[in-house]
Amino acid sequence: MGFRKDFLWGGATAANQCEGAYDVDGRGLANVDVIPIEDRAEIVTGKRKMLDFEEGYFYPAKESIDMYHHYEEDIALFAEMGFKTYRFSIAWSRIFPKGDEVEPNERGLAFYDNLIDELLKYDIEPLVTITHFDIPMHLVTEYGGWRNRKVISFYERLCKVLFNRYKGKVKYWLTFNEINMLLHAPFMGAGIVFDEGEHKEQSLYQAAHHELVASALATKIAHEVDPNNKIGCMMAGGVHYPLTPKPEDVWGAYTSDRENLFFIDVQARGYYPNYALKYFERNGIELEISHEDKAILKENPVDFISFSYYNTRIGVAEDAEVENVESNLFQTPDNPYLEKTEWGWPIDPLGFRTTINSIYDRYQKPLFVVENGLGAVDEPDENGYVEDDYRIKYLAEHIKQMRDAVDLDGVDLLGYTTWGCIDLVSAGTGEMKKRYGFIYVDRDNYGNGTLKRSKKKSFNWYKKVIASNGEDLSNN
Ligand code: P53
Repeated sequence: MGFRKDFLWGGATAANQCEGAYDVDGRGLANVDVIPIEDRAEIVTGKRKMLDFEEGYFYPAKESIDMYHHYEEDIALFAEMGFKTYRFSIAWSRIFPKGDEVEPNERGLAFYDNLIDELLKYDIEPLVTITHFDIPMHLVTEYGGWRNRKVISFYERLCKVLFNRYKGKVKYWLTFNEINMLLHAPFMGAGIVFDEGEHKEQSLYQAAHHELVASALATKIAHEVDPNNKIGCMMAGGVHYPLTPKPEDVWGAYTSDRENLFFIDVQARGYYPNYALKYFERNGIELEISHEDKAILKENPVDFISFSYYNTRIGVAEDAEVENVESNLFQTPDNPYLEKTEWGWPIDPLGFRTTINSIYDRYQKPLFVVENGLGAVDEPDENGYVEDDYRIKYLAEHIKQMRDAVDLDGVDLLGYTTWGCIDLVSAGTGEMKKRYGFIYVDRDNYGNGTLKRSKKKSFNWYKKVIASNGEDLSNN
């Protein structure tokens, strides 16, 4: 009983939120570099154009926590906690600085060679996100981001390089981080800045189509290069509850879930679901989808499904007049039954079990939870020690529900990586102050600090959780 013997416990990060070294060893500029802490929501959503660094703004990704120069120390700490896996992402513009080159940048690859070898040294299984919200800036300014079909072939080139280079070393790959976020944060998710009068939904779904085809092509190539490769899709998860039992609210919750599941439906089943085709028809969305695209989608579904889980959301009737609260870029009515984090995100451990089950019911493929965690303000003592009982409580409650999903419901779960296992820059707000880690990093919102790493209380707690394969969740 309990989690499988080879359950992959670990932690997750993303290149732009931790690496820093944005212009080192030939790295090109990426969309994520030019998203400042100020006016962030306007910029990630593509409402406001910022295509280069501007005076008077702070850009946290430039240095982040400088993992580029600290990875050995950081991985040693992950190993000390007993990590079985570490999820990280490749910065596309390290490998192809502009995105459309033919030859990759060897110095950029060398960084990942070293990082991967360092993980293997400790028997830590790499779990690689090929793109985590990043795209080279040149592909944004010259090609219009993922709107443009040509970007598929540039992505394909990146995949070929990675799959060949890391054959036999990396087995688990995710094609696009939180692919459904493209609809909510188009600049971050797809390098899209809207033009005046543009049919936004048309562009978004065309970009989505390009990412979906690129993801299927990646799956195809990965399997050709090495049949042992396992490719996963990745969605921002969290089911919608109906605001009330009123049938219109239930329907609202149902259709809101579909907005997210649409992407996974295509990636897991290999074709566009009818509800999406009908939606496009009704809303004047005409997508360019070739016969060849359809064949590629059909023949290359993903091997497993991964997702992030932070909270559930609320769905309402289409014409409902409710007050929305902003929660991680989604607008949703408040759920009065749930406590909230300091950033207003609802805390819902049982919703985690519901979410895991609903995804498993729908696809019947192995699942991988690749993000979960609590963003909170930490108050370190003079040694950098943080007594983060709130984080331990959050994680213990979620792991308990995940265990029930496995034990009581029989879900096939491959592993669990907590978000931001080491403190890093928040994607949503650009802050350092919003911390998720077991490891504290001395750095503030505006880049002051020594970057010194230190263990929080949760460090030893998670170590014990892993050592007991999730059986011992006690905090003592
Ligand atoms: P932060 C919201 C906004 C942006 C990215 O979020 C998000 C979400 C939550 O759905 O998704 C993931 O840093 C993302 C990570 C991110 C994490 O959530 O805003 O994959 O990059 O850091 C947590 O607290």
